[in-house]
Amino acid sequence: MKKLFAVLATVASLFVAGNTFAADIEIKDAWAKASIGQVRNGAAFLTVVNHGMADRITGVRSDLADKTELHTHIMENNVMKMRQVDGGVDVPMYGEVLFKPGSYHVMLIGLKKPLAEGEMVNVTLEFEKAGDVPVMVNVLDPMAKGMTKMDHGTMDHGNMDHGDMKH
Ligand SMILES: [Cu+2]
Repeated sequence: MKKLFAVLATVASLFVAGNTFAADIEIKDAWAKASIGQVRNGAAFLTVVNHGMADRITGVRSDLADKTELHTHIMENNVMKMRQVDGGVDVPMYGEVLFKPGSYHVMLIGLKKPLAEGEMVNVTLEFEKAGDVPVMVNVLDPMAKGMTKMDHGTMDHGNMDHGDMKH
């Protein structure tokens, strides 16, 4: 009986300790581009919906690649460049943050194996308040998302050489 009490107390404390916050964060439409050929980098996109108080995404991790980073695109001398996000991504109270091509994205650098169309992969977003939020990511053919030729020609991560980029 004592043991049962201990278990119940642990369960109760887990709820109080922060699991309730995670319920405020909803992740929608998570998808990643299927790998093309021998390309070793990938990118994942998603929508973060916050049903509660302001929070911040402080990091991301996965077992999919050597490095998993939060990235964004910036304009520098009229050239679109991507780089690692500095200081996290703010998620406003009752707000949404879009991770999409040409903007915020989860960067997978050095994929351990190619992302195959139709498979589901996992990444974990790390929130300041909500803690770890696991995300199921659908791997899709990029064309299925209606990406334009321009996205492919100039901004497709697969074709970008990360080695040249300053972080
Ligand atoms: Cu990137």
